[in-house]
Amino acid sequence: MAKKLEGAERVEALGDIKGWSEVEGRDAIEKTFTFKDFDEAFGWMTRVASIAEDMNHHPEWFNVWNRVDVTLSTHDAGGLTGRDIALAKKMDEVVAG
Ligand code: HBI
Repeated sequence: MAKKLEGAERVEALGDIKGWSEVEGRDAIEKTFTFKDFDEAFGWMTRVASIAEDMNHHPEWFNVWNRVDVTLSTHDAGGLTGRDIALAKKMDEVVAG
């Protein structure tokens, strides 16, 4: 099982991802993605869903029209792990194209 990120390793991992914040009161990270319209938002979600399935690591997310609020945490580990950082990077990569 993935180990929770702590100490210097955690600081370094969080420094690697841009625009993600630590969730208050929970060991998780969050980011809001905004797109041109619903079609672009859902297209991104579709591509990310396929990557998440391949990684066997799944986002908590909420979509309204062109906006997707994402929370990442590793339920099995009860907190933030390298698997969340890896998925966050993939999500950003898919936006960048
Ligand atoms: N996704 N975010 C997240 N956290 C998990 O712990 C997790 C997951 N997807 C699948 C998964 N764990 C499996 O290992 C089983 O727990 C279903």
